[in-house]
Amino acid sequence: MTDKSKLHDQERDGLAITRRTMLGGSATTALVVGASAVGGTAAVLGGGATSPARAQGAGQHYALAPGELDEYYGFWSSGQSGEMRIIGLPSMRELLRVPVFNRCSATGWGQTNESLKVLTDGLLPESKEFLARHGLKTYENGDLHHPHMSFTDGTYDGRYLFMNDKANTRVARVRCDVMKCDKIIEIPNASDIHGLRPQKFPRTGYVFANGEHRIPLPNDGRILDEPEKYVAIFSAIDGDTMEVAWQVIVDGNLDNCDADYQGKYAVSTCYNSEGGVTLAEMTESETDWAVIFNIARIEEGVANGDFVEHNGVPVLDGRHGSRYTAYVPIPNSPHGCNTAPDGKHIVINGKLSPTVTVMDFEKIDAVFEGADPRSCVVAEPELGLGPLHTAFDGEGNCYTTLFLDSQMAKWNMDAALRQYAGEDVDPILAKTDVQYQPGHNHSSMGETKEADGKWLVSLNKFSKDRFLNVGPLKPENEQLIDISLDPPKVVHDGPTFAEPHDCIIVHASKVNPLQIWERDDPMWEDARKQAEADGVDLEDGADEPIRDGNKVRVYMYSVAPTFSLEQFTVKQGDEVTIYITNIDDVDDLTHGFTLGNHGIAFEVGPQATASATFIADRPGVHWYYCQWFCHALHMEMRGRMIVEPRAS
Ligand code: RUQ
Ligand code: CUA
Repeated sequence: MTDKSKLHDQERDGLAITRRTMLGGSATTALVVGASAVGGTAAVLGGGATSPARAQGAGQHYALAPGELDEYYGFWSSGQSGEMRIIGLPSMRELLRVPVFNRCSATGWGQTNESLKVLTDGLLPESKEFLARHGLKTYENGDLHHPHMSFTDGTYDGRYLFMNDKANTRVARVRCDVMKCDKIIEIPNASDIHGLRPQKFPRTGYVFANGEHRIPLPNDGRILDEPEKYVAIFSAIDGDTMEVAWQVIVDGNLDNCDADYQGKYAVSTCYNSEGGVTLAEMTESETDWAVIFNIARIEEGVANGDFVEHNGVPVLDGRHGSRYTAYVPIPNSPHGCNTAPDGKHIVINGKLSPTVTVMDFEKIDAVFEGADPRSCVVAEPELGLGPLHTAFDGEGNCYTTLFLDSQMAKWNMDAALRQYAGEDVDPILAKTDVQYQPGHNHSSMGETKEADGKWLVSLNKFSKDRFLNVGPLKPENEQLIDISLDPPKVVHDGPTFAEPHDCIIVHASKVNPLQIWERDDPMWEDARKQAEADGVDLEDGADEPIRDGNKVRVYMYSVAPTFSLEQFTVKQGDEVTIYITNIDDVDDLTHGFTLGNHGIAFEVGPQATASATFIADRPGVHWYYCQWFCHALHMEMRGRMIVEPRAS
């Protein structure tokens, strides 16, 4: 830790005391602004006026000098771009893009045999057949909303990141040691996976995933326009094996979810209690639900055979009246679902209601014993228009995005509880304008028990006038907010391409990626086996293509600035597989392989093997070259594929 940040910590600790005193002593004078007041114009309200020491604080160090490293990794979704992104915080510099559900021109994701295995192995048989009929091996688009890291004992453990694909009902896992996706599964019986969160305790464990849209079960054409027979499905995926452990049928549409810090419950927001299929039908009723899943009871139900198997998965009935679930009425169409780092509370964000609803996990046991479901509600502060998601600072404060007001409301949990209990106190501490229309927000370590109250990012859906006009399609605007300051202050605007929904901010000490690949990595297991069968050592390559009928395998190694083969010859119509092993073992020494006029290009990291298969049906001479700058003679790193014409 630098002296500077130590200083900031001390400063913050001192200020936290100021704030605590302030809340304890004269809360009502400090908390000035009512929820319904002021809308979009209120820049900075609340505590600032009465705690000048804090307001005048210089804030934290966020603009990094060249060569300085960030303190946090940000793992970002990219929405309809289908990839995951890695951002450094607080600088907000984009560090890497990790292709997941998309096809990537730079890395060959979606083309190499290694990535195709990840992209195809977990597809359902009927999807494989459907895609094959369309000349595809896998889906080439995705809609990645929610990236979340695996947990051990309530905090990030740096093993994996899990994420959803809303577009094609999939869940993916990224290995944090190499920052590559190693598993993608399609979720059967459900439609369009939206909310996704890992189990926090004792570990991940389960990855909870919400099937958002309601569909017939099975969806095979027997039930069509009979919406009352459609269902939404909640899935628990085993994060170690990436298999669906069990599913639960619920009433309504599932939206977002989160888990507790005790390993007992998962909670999902649920809209469309009406069971409608049109917008008017879906928003008709004044209340929807938070559904609470009782994990121990569900596991018991699975063990006792209280399920129907669909597509190999035990599916339990969790609709109203079930012992596996509880439905807590929440004002119209709740959206975000966020467990507080106090380990006790969960915040359900109102969306169409100006309120957030706070439930107490300790009161949920009683609900499952028959108490009124609303008896676990312990606060319901009115914050402003369009509350979507809430983040936390670990000091008892909450930060809720207000989509319609284009603001972030900072409020105090304890004050909200006291207000609900009848005390005359306003829990709102400040409102900060953001530009514009925030969806998710996230604070540093905020979804763990180690929430540290330093930074918050507001992911705004519209940037309008904030950047140079680039035409009708504008970037989003992700704003960095210093929440060590009171009131919180926007310190940086970050334009970004379509459309990060969500992110997490993970302290760098939790993440320890490798510098170069390990040769025995499972990623190229198939290549290793094939080479063994061919009597070839991947690191030595083979001098000649290995022929097996019309299948031809070409083994090369790369070492800057050469490929081990400067040319090879195949016959027109051969099915050719090129294996490249990068034997350089230097940090950052990546090679690539591009085969001209064949649409083939991929990355080969230091010590990695990668391969691609294609039909060589263009007779003639085709150059291949390294497209990843690797050496002063990088431009010369090339060779020729000679394709002999088919004898006529
Ligand atoms: S959702 S803007 Cu896809 Cu996470 Cu809330
Ligand atoms: Cu190898 Cu460029």
